[in-house]
Amino acid sequence: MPVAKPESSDARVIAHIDMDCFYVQVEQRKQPELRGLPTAVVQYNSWKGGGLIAVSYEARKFGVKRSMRGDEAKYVCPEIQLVQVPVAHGKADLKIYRNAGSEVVSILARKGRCERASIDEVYLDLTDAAETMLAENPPESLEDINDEALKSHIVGLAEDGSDVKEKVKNWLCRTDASHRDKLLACGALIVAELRAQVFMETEFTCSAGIAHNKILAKLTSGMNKPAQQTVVPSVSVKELLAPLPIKKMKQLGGKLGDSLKSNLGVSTIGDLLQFSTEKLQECYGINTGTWLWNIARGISGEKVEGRILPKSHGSGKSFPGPHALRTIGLVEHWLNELCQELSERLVADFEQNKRIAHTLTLNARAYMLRDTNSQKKFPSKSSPLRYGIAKIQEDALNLFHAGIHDYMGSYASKGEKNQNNGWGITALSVSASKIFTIPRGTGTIMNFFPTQSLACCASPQLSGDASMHEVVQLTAAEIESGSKEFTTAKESIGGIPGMYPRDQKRKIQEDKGIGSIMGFFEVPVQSCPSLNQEPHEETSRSSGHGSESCWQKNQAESQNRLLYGEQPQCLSVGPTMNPQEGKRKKLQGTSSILRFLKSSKYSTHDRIEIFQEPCVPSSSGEMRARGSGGSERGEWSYKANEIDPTVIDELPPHIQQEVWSWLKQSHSSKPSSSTITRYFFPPK
Ligand code: TTP
Repeated sequence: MPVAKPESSDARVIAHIDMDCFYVQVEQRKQPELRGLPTAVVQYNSWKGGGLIAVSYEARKFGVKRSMRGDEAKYVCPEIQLVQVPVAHGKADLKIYRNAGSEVVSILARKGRCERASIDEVYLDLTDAAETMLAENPPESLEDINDEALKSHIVGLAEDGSDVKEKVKNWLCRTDASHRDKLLACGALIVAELRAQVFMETEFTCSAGIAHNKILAKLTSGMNKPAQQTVVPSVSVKELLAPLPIKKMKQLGGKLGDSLKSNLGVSTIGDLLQFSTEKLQECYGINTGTWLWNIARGISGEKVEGRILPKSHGSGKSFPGPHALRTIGLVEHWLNELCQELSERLVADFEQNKRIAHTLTLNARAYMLRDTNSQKKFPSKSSPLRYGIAKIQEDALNLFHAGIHDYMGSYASKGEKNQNNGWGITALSVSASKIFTIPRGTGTIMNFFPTQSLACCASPQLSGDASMHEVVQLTAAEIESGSKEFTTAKESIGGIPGMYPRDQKRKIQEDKGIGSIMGFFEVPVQSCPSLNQEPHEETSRSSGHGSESCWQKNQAESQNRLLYGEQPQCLSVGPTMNPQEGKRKKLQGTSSILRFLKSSKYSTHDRIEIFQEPCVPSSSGEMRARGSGGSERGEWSYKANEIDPTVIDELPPHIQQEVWSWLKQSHSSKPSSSTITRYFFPPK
């Protein structure tokens, strides 16, 4: 539900920039011979000439529309040039368009706070630039007004007659205008310049809306296309909004719009004006009611977020009709493709922007063969994101198993890889979200555990409760046994980003014994606030006094290895620093995580909090802790023979040795007293 944001009394200048027939322009830049010709970009699927996803303005004149397929477009415009979208991983590859969008953003961001709203849309807050211009070079003082600015459309200014440019010039240069209008005039000049700059540097044209808020700017950027701009003075807002069908207003396209229509008989924004704020609040609650009252008057305080990089990365594909996926084998195949693309984008984001994503989410559209009318939706499933293609693929598949288990309910069957399981999947997507930039100068392994670092910041005094931040991994086994509490996308939202609510009931899943080095590190690493700053004793010594210590280099290398799925030779983790001592604590042979864990004032304690239930060896050589009486944690266990050797290879050599020796011991069903085992299994 929309929430009203108070609009500040100071006028703002906001622009919404929207590229014209964007994919077509990108393709035309690649193949300049297509310029000026009716052109369309079609989906890779060649059925009936492929679905059109972008249509040039030349082709639109012939009646070609985006809803058409290539064959139909050829019918209405025989000379149309159809360009197929690039393909990778068996699906459309949008990299070229994304990169082209980034080129544009980098130019627009020179003039003000910039929010990338989609692949080809940007909001700009130009208030400061407009204020500066008004103070230093007001439009009326300019000898020449940029021709692009003179071609602006001013809502409310009649465009009849032959002297439209003169009228626009007069409007832009009025000395008796209100401060708000003067700022908008400056905004119009700045945007005209920016658009010209974009064209010069990228060869792309774009259109823009310039207003006092985001909603009005967005509404008008598409009013005059291509390559034009529209300005919304305050006095014309009512005239602009009154005839607008409510469905055209952002946030009113769905259920809220339907409800306004059916409950209050509202069809246009103008119809909304007759309702008092009290009435709207009574019907829709204080927040939404206030928002509706404001929006009817063009009032919105929504800020332009300073964000030029995407909030998430996603890779998806639909499988309509007969292409629906009916077996786990096929789902796995496509998930692998999608995850590969996702992983490539994550790696690129890391390399270019030093950003790391924390949450992996799987979405799907499904139907049940035995109940094709079912309205049930495939649930969205999320888990912490582990870097490395194979890990993402594995986790995504597990999320799928979790989802299909919930979706099918009692009909869920174990199913062979190539067996039809009573369901069909018509769309699959994986996405990575909760993306954070690695803080500068902290090139440490901590960056791989932002969940934990956040937890650390949030709770300097880690109690046993902190142990609740463990990585939850989903496994097929769990899903089938139904023993797991799965985290859905919705559940993982809220609280500190990337961190699960503390009071959430958790069970540790170590599906392959130790599971992952990530899970291995998590609590102890987070519990050492000084880790970010303190170089490792050994490595720092050898690094001399250079600005970037060997420690930092090692950590950067470790990050890369993890990121690219390589196996580190040795992951060194720095010692904790006791603030009372005020000097670095010396650890001998500190390259072992184990020593670090032992030295951490929280580490053992925290882990023991997790594993405080007594351990009992089981008959199968499996170490098992039983939830005692009223414990909510239930039972956790892992079997020695289920430990994935590749996971052990990820551990530092010291620990590998210990794990292997523990494994040997556990095969003889004897609890080990080694440090690593103690770490996992506290003494009775
Ligand atoms: P839009 O901005 O909606 O359209 P456009 O840029 O092609 O044309 P206009 O000048 O009218 O704004 O979409 C931007 C790009 O996103 C578009 O070029 C192709 C892609 N796209 C799809 O792939 N599928 C879709 O359904 C839509 C709407 C867009």
